[in-house]
Amino acid sequence: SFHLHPCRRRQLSSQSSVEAPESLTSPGVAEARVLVINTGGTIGMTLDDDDVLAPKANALVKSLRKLPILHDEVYAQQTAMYEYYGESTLVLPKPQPPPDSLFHRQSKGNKRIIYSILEYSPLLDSSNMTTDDWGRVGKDIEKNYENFDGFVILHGTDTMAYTASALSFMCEHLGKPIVLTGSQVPIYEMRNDGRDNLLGALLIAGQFVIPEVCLYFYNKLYRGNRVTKTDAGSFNAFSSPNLAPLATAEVDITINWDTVWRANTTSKFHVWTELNRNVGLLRLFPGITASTVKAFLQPPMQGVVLETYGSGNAPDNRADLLEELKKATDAGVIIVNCTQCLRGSVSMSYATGKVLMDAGLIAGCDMTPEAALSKLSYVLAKQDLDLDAKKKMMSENLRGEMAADLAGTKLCLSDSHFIQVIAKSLSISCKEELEAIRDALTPPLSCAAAKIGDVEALKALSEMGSNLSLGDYDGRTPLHVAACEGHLHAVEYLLGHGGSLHVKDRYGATPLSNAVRFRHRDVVWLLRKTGAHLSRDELEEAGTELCSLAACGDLDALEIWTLAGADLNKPGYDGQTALEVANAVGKGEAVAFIRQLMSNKIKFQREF
Ligand code: ASN
Repeated sequence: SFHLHPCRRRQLSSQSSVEAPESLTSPGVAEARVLVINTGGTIGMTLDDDDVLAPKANALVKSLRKLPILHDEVYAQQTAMYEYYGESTLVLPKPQPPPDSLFHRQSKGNKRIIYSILEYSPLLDSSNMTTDDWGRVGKDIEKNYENFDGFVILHGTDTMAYTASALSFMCEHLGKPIVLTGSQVPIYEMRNDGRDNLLGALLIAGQFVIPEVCLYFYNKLYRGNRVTKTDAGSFNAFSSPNLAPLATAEVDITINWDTVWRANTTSKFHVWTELNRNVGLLRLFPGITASTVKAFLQPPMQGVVLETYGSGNAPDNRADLLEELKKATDAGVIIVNCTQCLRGSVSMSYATGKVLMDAGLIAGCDMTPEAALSKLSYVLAKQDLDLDAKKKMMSENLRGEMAADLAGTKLCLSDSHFIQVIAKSLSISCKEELEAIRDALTPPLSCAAAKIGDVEALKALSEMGSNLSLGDYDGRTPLHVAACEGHLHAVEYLLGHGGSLHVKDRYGATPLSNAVRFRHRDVVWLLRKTGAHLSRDELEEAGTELCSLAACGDLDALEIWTLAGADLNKPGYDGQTALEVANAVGKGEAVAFIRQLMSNKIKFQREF
């Protein structure tokens, strides 16, 4: 779909009087198609007879045609665009980025964006939008999905965060960008933010395969289910408090590809339009009465977002209130705990938070109330699921709407949950999940690298942000493993990058005891130089060990033990020293060696 349609080429070549447009003279020129669904909002409003702003029908296309930054009439005529795509289609001018900018590299620089506008009637101030309107938008995207590369939805800002959140859940297995935008000042006014917002949204939807429902406003692209309107009087109207923008449109358009959510699916795109409207938002406040809460939770209510204090807290001395909440959850109402704070997540670190979990609430993690509410609408409409399955869905990360620690569960290798989470995360991955997987996989990967002394691999892991001091299921750190294998360079690297000398594995062994056991003299030397030492128990038991080494004349091991700090004067279990044992069994070589070591030992002690 990126290249000029053959019919349009043919049509053009028969119009000999028209000068050939650049798209036909240079074969590299491509086109991308974007469908713009205009639902209303300030962007297309004018003052009406009562002198208040209201949407103006059939005005946007005409007006955009006159704006050279949003339409190239010459190109449209030369490529017979209207004949092919209809009168409501416009085309952006050819982008001319600086040759070596990021934008140029990412967009290949010369993609023409052809956009067709589908205008709804009536156009709505977004305060008038309902779940049916969300369904209509979803169905129109589904109907046109294969004919367009991306979708822009023009929408009022007041409820845009709700629509964006809802669409993110309704669009199952999404593979193309859907970008909501609008403005604070109508596009028809001299000073307005509508032109920039529309232009940015079109460029992103047409040039980048960001398979998410996003919201573009004031030079930033956000994940749709993470935003909230935080300013009624600024062009910078939206915030995404718990997730960094997916892209910024400054000198370059920079996409944070690591943050982009992917459905990673083998299923076809589908829009789920059924939504349960028996949901609500209830904000706690000091002194709220139990009867208010009770009234709110009465049938037909099925799902509630309870906006709590701080990190998910409610009074724990209000048995009346907690009882009403408990009665409702027992009766099958799903209540999700979200914070009133703009930023942060609910946790159970306070008694005042735990009481809510005891009352049967589900932790909403760091979801915005808008996301939690529309997720409830979506999940409750899945009639083939039982209540437990719905609750499970509510606590899972479905579209990147919540942080990846899966409502408080931390990934770790010793957790049976781990495999499940990995499996899920491999099919749905975003930055937070990738980080969690990285952290969980770091110990086995870094231990494997340490095993073969692969310093390059250790470096790569460290540069990924991995913590090289983490141990595996046996508490064995990469430094333990490298010390066992005698990989001096790996030991040196690990000591400089988070490796700890003093960590004991499940067998009580430190890297130094491992290096001694496997007789790696140079590693023992380096560890000792860095400050490693044997434990009191190890030093205590060393006497017996030294005696048996002396008895069999193991000079190498005697030297390594001494280097590791063992005291040759320490007697064994029967009160004899190593020297006495060597003498007694007639190991003359060992006797001489031990004498030598005993004088050298003074030197070791000075060195360390
Ligand atoms: N009331 C308008 C709306 O939401 C506000 C806007 O678009 N800036 O439709």
